[in-house]
Amino acid sequence: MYKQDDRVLPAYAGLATFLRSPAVSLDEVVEGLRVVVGVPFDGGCGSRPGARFGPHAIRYSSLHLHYYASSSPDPVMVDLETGERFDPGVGAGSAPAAGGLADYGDVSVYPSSPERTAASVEDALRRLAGRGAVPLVLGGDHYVTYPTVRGVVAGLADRLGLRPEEVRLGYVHVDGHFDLGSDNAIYGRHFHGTTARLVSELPSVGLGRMAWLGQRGFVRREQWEFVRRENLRYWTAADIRRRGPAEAAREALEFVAGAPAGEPGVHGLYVTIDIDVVDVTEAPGTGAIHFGGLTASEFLALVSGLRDERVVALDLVEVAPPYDPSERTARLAALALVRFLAGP
Ligand SMILES: [Mn+2]
Repeated sequence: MYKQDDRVLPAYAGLATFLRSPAVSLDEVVEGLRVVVGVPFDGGCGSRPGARFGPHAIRYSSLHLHYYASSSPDPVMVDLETGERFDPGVGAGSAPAAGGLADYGDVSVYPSSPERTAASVEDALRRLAGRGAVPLVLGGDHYVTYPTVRGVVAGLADRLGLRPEEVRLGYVHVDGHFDLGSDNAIYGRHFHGTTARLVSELPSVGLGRMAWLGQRGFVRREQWEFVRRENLRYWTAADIRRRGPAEAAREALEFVAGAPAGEPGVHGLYVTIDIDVVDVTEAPGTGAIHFGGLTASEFLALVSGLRDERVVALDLVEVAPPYDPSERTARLAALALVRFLAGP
């Protein structure tokens, strides 16, 4: 039975933190806490903007999942096929603790200044990672990944007593595209098409600790030749289907965690997810119109496969709600995060 002080709200009521997790300030962030952080910025978008509305839409969509759990006497949800469980912490009302979930709100963004926004994102992520949190970042366009990775590296360095360039971070890029542009005639070196290239230039990451999952269709020849020349590791959408999503995810994680000969292992893993890895017919709320992608269920299985205790931060970007009045894209993003947080 419900306790008298439990409040069960319909999905459309109340404050929209992710899964109604407690809103926290930096001071309340403890080691091991999974902290949702929004970056509502799409000034790095090279196609159709709208991802600035992503964090709000994903949080709002998560309330439907929370309602489903909180309106039952036993809030634990169990996956029919896998037996995987998810406890949304309904009615816990306790202080934020390791392994728990909290919502930090959104970082400061400056729509007319990518530079100021990047500095703000990097600073916020440095503080969160520096306190030992596991940030779950809601974009924003895919450019926000670059300052996020920089901030996470700096935060890890603070914790470990290292210089940022001494931190070793494995990086998995889940995306319909490689995002390996080196320069762009219109946007230059800093926009959502260059994210992975910029990350690769960080001494903490480098091309040898990166892997790509979900690419397909036409790719610019310059990027294709770069991928071939550098012998980069990637699993196309078709590869993921052939191998199975869980297996492909496992292979990618092990590749980026594996140390090149003579080098020590990584301090952590970073996962970035561009929602356009999903076929646009199943996830239409995004800037890119890109066919041949994963189905929603393949995508959720892939995200389950990316769950790993070595993951120190994850982001989910490019959800652009204005292109999807059905709200399925934001729901899929919220479900993906639930999959990532679920357990056996
Ligand atoms: Mn991308």
